[in-house]
Amino acid sequence: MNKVEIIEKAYQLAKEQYAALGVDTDAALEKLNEVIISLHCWQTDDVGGFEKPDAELGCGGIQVTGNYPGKASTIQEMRQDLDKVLSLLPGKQRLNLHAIYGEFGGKLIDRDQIEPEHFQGWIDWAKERGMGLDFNPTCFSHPKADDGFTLSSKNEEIRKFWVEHVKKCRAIAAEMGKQLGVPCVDNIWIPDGSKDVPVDRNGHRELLKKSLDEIFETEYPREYLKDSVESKLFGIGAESMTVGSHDFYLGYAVKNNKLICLDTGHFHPTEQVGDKISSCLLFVDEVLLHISRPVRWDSDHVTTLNEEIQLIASEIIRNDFLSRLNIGLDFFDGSINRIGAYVTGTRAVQQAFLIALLEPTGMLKGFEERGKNFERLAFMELLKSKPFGAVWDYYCLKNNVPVGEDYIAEIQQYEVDVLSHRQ
Ligand code: RNT
Ligand code: ZN
Repeated sequence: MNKVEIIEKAYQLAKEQYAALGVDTDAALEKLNEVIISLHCWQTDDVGGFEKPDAELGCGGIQVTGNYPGKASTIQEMRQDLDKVLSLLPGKQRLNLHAIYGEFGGKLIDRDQIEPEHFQGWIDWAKERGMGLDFNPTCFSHPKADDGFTLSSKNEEIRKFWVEHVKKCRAIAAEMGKQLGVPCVDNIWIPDGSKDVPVDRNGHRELLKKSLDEIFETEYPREYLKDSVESKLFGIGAESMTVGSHDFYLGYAVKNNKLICLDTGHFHPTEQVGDKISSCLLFVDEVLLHISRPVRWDSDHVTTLNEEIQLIASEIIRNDFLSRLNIGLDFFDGSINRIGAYVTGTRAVQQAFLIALLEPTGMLKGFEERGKNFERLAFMELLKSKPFGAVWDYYCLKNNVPVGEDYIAEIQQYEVDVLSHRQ
């Protein structure tokens, strides 16, 4: 048998095993096409951006480690990398941009001056590929963020500057959604917080609320723009208090009909983001996910197929929540091949959704409702050894992307041909 025949044969056998449990694998693969993941552009260059050469992250509660060669340092290189990534992923993706990734033509355009024109190149790029775009204000890596406060700053000049930046970002995001015919999610995350125990927590939170109210004064059609707010537990340099905590933003989102962004690295390590989805969706219309892999803390490791991701995917699929979830990634590892990081991480998330789609949920729920919890447990364990990998391989084959380990060789080749020639 040749390679293709083996994949097809393995799929047929897997299909029969799942059918015995009442699961239709063809239908699962059909549904998997609806899982659209937004690729975070910042994995290509360690959140550098193109504002000025050698931009540094600065303090602001996020950190990239590693200096693996081959990082993209121009928009052309970044687009080349993203095209490579897209060619290795089955299904459809979106692209998630940060405000520092505009085409500023070598000029210093400060954050409060950015306009849709600086992102027209990206809009055209996305249109050519039939992709949607998402967007983020960049409220870090800037002298006006150096004292640790942006939208919640007590310095009125600084606060106004960041309000203006975020307003500009919403206008850009709305333009992206308008031109592409699919809403753009604009997600606000700020690093504001305090290293040591503060006295006035409330003062900063009142200011953040005031800034957000000012930012959201302008209304845009929901077909163009969806506004989202992202909470965090703590950051490096902001260990004692984060202004935009989960309580703060969940309250704000519920009251103001915004999306809440749940980043898997932004909670206490024993909390599960998968558990939060059904609660949030009772009170907000939609959720944005920033899927990452925290290791001991918000370390933004490349996502792998772990229980956390699995629970997230299962909760979404079991409850038919896909249309209310915006699935984004948010990891950045500069210590390994960056294209490899993307593809491995994105495929892991896609696989988690596939496993969720291959679950005989009705049967498990039936056990649960009849108090048959041994049977529920036993079947959930059994499902772990069912041949989902054969179904996944078949999906890759049908999508004309490398199957199994073949994508690794492609990335190694790209490293030789392209990445190793970069400065
Ligand atoms: C930081 C947040 C935020 C950033 C990106 C780059 O802790 O997770 O989403 O990672 O905006
Ligand atoms: Zn995030």
